[in-house]
Amino acid sequence: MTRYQLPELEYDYNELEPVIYADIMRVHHGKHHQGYVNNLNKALENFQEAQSRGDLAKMMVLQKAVHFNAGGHINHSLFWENLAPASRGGGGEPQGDLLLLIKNEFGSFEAFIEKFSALTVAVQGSGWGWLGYDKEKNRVDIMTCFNQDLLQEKGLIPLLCIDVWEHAYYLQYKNLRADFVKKIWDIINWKKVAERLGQAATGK
Ligand code: MN3
Repeated sequence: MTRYQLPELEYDYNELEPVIYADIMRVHHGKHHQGYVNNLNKALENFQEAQSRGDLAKMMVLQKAVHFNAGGHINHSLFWENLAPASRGGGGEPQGDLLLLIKNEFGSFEAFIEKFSALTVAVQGSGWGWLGYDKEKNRVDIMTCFNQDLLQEKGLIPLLCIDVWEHAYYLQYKNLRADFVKKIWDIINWKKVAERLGQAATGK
């Protein structure tokens, strides 16, 4: 059976400062994400065991733990990749097809940032803000998800996500989620987001 593992980051914990302090990264990646990975492996193991016994009720109960922890692992893995230190390409504006699709949908890059930020800050409780790609219509859209639900469950391919669970910002920004979302644009890895769009559009 596949054992899932915590992905290594392409930057050090302190390299996203001052937008995200090293302390947050240490806890967020090293503890929270590791926790999702550990719990996912455990839940899958128990699920398989229940399956081998044909215990359908137990499987249904365990499915919730699989869903939650797999979502946590998948979403965080995407999140780390779509961040980059400002000194190494983070921030700025997207280019090419990505910028074109954003402009088609929202009018301008600035209008997109404003709408994405407003919707993401407004997530009730814990969740994520997303930019996703609708392949059928060849357009991008902003959506929010609760807890560790996947954007894929809403029929979109994930391009960019921002984690607005309190563990993502509380140590540094306290209750000011809006300040965190305002600053995070300085470390968005638009190159990675564009790469995902390219893969989504060509179906690879
Ligand atoms: Mn998180």
